[in-house]
Amino acid sequence: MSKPHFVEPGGPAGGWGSVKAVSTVLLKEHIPFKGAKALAAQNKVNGFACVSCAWAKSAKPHPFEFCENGAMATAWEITAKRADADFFKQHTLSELESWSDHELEARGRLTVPMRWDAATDRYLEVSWEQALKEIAQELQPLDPKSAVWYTSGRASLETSYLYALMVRMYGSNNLPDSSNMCHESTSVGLQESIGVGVGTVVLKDFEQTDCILFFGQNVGTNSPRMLHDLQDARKRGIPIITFNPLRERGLVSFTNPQSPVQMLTGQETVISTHYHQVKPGGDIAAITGLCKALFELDDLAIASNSDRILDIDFIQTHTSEIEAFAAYVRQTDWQNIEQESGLTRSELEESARIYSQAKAVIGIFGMGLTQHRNGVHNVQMLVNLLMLRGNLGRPGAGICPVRGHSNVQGQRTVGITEKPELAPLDKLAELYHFEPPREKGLNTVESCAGIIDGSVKAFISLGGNFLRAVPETNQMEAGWRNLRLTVNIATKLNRSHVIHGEVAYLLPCLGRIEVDRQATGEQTVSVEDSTGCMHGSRGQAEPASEALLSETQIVARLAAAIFPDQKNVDWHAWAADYSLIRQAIEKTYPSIFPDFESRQWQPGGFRRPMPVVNREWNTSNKKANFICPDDLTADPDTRIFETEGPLRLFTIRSDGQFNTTVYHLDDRFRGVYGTRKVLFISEEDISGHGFKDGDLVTVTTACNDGVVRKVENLRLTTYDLPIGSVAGYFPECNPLMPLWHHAKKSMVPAAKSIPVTLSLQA
Ligand SMILES: Nc1nc2c(c(=O)[nH]1)N[C@H]1C(S)=C(S)[C@@H](COP(=O)(O)OP(=O)(O)OC[C@H]3O[C@@H](n4cnc5c(=O)[nH]c(N)nc54)[C@H](O)[C@@H]3O)O[C@H]1N2
Ligand SMILES: Nc1nc2c(c(=O)[nH]1)N[C@H]1C(S)=C(S)[C@@H](COP(=O)(O)OP(=O)(O)OC[C@H]3O[C@@H](n4cnc5c(=O)[nH]c(N)nc54)[C@H](O)[C@@H]3O)O[C@H]1N2
Ligand SMILES: [Mo]
Repeated sequence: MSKPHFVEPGGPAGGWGSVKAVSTVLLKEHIPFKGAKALAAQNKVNGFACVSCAWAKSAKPHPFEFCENGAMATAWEITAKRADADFFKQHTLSELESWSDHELEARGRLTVPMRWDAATDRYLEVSWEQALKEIAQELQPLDPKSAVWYTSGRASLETSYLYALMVRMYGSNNLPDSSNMCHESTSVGLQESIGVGVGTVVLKDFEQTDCILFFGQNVGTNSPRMLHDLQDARKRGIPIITFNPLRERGLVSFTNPQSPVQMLTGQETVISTHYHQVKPGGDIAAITGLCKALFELDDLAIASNSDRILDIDFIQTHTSEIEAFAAYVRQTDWQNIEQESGLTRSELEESARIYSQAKAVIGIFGMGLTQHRNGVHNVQMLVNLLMLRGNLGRPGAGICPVRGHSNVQGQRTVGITEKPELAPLDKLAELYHFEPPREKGLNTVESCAGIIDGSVKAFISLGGNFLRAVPETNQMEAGWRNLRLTVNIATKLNRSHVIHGEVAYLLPCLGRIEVDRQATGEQTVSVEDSTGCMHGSRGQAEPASEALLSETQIVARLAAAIFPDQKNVDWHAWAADYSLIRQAIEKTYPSIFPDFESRQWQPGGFRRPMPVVNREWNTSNKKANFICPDDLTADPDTRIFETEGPLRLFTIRSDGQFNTTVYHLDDRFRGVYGTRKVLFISEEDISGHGFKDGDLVTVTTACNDGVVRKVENLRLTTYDLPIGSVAGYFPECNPLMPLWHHAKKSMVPAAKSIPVTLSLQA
């Protein structure tokens, strides 16, 4: 690792840096050949679905259908390094607590099942049979409502279906998922607006679109394969209008590392034709401004008897509440819009004009919209804007949330949800002859509250790093230690394992890239991508250890141990032959998964039914709904934008991480090397607050709720972002997030708008 240093951010995303970075990462994990071989099968038909992001997988893949970060994720999983039984004999957990997130995971793959031993404070090897029997014995006498079953969005459709069924048989809907911290604002917002909880576009729409609106998503780092689709759109001259407080490299320009001509000539494509550095939390205001400009253009069109700007036909036939929405937009004045968005009327009018000339528009978005107090309204405002010109149910148009984990959308599709109304409970009752619980389960924020107040006793994790990903780190760590039972099914060691309950198990599993051999032969799994397409995935690499079980096998054996007398599901048969689980999925969801077994290998995947494409709306009133926001800002309780007073902190990901997995300490695109302990701040705010670039500061949360939350020793780093805001890395900044500071309807932690003050480090 290099010493901390900083350079001017510059140069396009992609480019030679990517190629060099890929070979370096394979060497670092000691897998130059194994890694290269696996990468050739990444995101290919009959290969494996990348374990990094969820972006769509093309029917006509490039020879190397992966990005630098996807390669990093692959290398990280099939690394030659091991955190084996010997490693755990050498280190107590109290000692491991002082290790960084990077150091813990960088030890390599877990190899054997383990149980925490109180006498030696170590994880010691235990047999699978013993571990699962003991876990079942812990769970059987518990009130089912006091156990929480978390899933991080990576597990396959097959494992997820099994897991959700097991939890409902156990007796609760306590099935929170990483999407509770992520795109839940999307699922809630889109359902109310247009009657589906997921995006409506597929890759083909990118070939037909005339204009792209891009809100709060860092494509260069978090879904780099999408840069190819954006680059192709740009080559057709399509405008891309971006709203993001930070100038993100990947959104500015891109060199395709897989195009020799571009690489040799250093040619780069300008990605964003317009880059609006909206204030964090300013998107509702910005979109209101765009809508207002559209109404004004439409008024002019009416006055001059020219073609209407609004798609009146679409609005009248398909939507509801346009009058209320028009009234809201018209009565909001430009001065407020400018103040809350940080953008000028003229720049918004110019972008509205471009939007008004396009026939088919896609609205793309990520965490910049969802992780706010009014995250749901953020999403709904983008839908409102699209609907004004009929940009739904038309080729080349639609809404495109960029999902995070590689199967996070799919897990929700097959029953992982705390909301009983979203699960086919009657069907489950009919198929498996039990009475599924009807009461709402705990979501992520509610689970945290239960862990802090002691009402949650057991926490079972199918992947992920819950303790590090959630808000309120200090109280959560204390609550976590008080849990009776923690069970983690994982590939690598992380903080949620090192800190643990009174009884604790760490169960190592196969990763998706590994060959999965069961009694009936090699198994494959399947995932759903961000565009609602389902793909089969076949492991390629030899397993990291002989003792590993697949996630499906672990869940099946655990279920069989918890319900020894249950005869309606043959868990063992399912775990021996995953096609039986796919048949069960097909029976449970016949309209989504017909001919699942054969169609999963279709190039490009098979698409789930999407009624919006036919302009059918599964909302309560069978219309697409215009929904007015409650407020012009996404963060009403932190409306603070003067140079004195609190700043608004938004947390972001670096180029060297996947969520809490820190591959390395560099953030190449932002010019930060060898450290993550930085706070990005504008030149104006540095001098306005009497600091200098490079000063070390303590960051303190500024809300008077009696809890002191701080993070020390962050280095101020001058960056191009709006006055009044600062940015820092997730998860280092999570101790600053109050648990109650979450989106109102979706309960997604508002990680993009935390009020903070800074003081010089003593
Ligand atoms: N390599 C890599 N890939 C990943 C991940 C990873 O950590 N590493 N994580 C995966 C997961 S789980 C997810 S959910 C996705 C996350 O991918 P993103 O949705 O890109 O999430 P963030 O990195 O949090 O970045 C959000 C972007 O929003 C901007 N932003 C912040 N506040 C605002 C605002 O108020 N308005 C607007 N318009 N923009 C704002 C930030 O500057 C940043 O560019 O990526 C997935 N893919
Ligand atoms: N401040 C702040 N907090 C945030 C966010 C933010 O933007 N800002 N983003 C939120 C978002 S969008 C998300 S999705 C969450 C992420 O929360 P999580 O999904 O819980 O966290 P990850 O970091 O993705 O989990 C990493 C761990 O997963 C395990 N793992 C990896 N691969 C596998 C596998 O194949 N099987 C199993 N069983 N385990 C595996 C490894 O042990 C690894 O340590 O964090 C949220 N928290
Ligand atoms: Mo996410």
